[in-house]
Amino acid sequence: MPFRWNPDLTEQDVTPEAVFQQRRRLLQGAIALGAGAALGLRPHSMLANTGLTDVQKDPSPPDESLTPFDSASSYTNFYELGSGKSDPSMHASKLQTKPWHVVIDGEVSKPGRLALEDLLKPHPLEERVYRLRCVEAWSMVIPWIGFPLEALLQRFEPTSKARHVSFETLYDPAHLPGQNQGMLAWPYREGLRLDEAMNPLTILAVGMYGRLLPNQNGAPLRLVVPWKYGFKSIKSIVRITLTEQQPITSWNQKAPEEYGFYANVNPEVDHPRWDQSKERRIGEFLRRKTLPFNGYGAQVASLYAGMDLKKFF
Ligand SMILES: Nc1nc2c(c(=O)[nH]1)N[C@H]1C(S)=C(S)[C@@H](COP(=O)(O)O)O[C@H]1N2
Ligand SMILES: [Mo]
Repeated sequence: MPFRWNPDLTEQDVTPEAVFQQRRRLLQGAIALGAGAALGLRPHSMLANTGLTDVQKDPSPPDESLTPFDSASSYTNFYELGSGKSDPSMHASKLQTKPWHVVIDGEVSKPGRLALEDLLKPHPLEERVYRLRCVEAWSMVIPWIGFPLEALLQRFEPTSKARHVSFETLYDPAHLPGQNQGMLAWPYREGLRLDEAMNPLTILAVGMYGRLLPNQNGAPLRLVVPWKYGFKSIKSIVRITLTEQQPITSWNQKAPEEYGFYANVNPEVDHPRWDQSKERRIGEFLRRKTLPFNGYGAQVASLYAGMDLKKFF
């Protein structure tokens, strides 16, 4: 019985953060002692009351502390809800997430428009603890809950012409204040090459820290591509289009010399206005070195074999 999405639950119904962290520590302690059974804890018991039960825990999380939930949910970039870091959490309730539909179209044999529940139903949820590295040189470590994008794309049967995937965020200027300003060309768009989209690290997330995604983090469905700068991880997705040509992406369209299509985390390619070789992990004082592909090179560097990554930045 893999599926456990409960569309009636909201972020307010979920385990408080302190309880979640406490259970997490308990569980980690229990695993270290090999005593999980003795304590009567099963991994999914941590997620009771979240609507996200039976989530498979990340089998090999990085050996790093998680960014506190309060930071990850209050220091966010979501220009539809304002351009300051605390604007999105302040204006989070303006994002209307119910009902929510997602269109899958373009180069697929079985295009469709599905209610979120139906889109998610077949997909078992997993936790993935990933680093997120913003182009602005700060970073976080976040336990996402989601499933591989590949599984979803396969269901709609990409045609032999499909080479790229384009994503669009909700366009709702009546509710989203940023969309009445010309900061970016709306709706927010992002794109990947098909092989990047199919890579097992690439997920669609519906939750984080054992709970549903807060609106300001991209509820109810967002992309997470951990080896690319944060702006590739598009929030609040309503459309996924498979294309032959490389799609338009919002930041590339706004300032192509600053934001490339690939946007792979690369300490050797500086942003024109600042150095990209270091980053500040939110909650830490000293800056740390930025790793090529944000530390995921073993899994993804082969996607770019033979490419000049200074040209295709
Ligand atoms: N629709 C939309 N998606 C977006 C953004 C945005 O402004 N609008 N900002 C991006 C940027 S720049 C970053 S760093 C990440 C941040 O994700 P987080 O706020 O959940 O940490 O979201 C990305 N996704
Ligand atoms: Mo970012």
